[in-house]
Amino acid sequence: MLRIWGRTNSVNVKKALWCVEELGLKVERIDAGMRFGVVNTPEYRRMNPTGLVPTIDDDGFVLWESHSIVRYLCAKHSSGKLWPTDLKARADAERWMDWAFTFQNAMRAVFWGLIRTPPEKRDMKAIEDGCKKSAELVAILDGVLAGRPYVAGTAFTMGDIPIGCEVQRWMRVPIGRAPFPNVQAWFDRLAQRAPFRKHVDLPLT
Ligand SMILES: N[C@@H](CCC(=O)N[C@@H](CS)C(=O)NCC(=O)O)C(=O)O
Repeated sequence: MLRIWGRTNSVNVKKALWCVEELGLKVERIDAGMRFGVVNTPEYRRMNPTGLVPTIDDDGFVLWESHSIVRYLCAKHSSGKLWPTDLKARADAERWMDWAFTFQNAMRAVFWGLIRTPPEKRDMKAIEDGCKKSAELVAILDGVLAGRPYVAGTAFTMGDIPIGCEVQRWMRVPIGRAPFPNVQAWFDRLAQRAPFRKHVDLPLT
């Protein structure tokens, strides 16, 4: 039995849920984090001492850190597909997974400021700085996607999952965006996937 703890509006939980759905796994999800609490209980802290979400329990194997969860589930259930077996192809995919946290850091003030902070309390300077920085990062991604349909090459892999979730936020926050045609085309390809639409591309809350 696979269990996952985490609220569905968390970008890092979405990565795990999207992955689970791509793999066609049965999962029991338990709401946790923010208004749901749970994460400060001794039972949860024993599983995940960071008190963050997501956490999974896969038949008694407990794992936290969303990108590690995606790597583990793809290696277990999709070797040679979502988890490339070729060492260099896998490293390529993993690089984009790691880089997704660079993107997340750039977007944090933008997302929190515009989605989770009332207008009178917003730090507009931090939001503007975050918009500028994330546009610089999207430009990097756009350059790479000029030569390949998915971040790690010709096929959808685990590499697309974390950065796909981060870019969904960038696409949906109410900010001005310069056109990035290759990122848009890649995002449209992701949006053709039912698991992405079900778990990721939802209104931001
Ligand atoms: N690097 C960790 C970060 C986890 C993280 O920051 N999770 C956030 C949600 S995106 C969280 O737990 N926030 C506190 C809460 O929901 O109570 C991961 O990717 O799993």
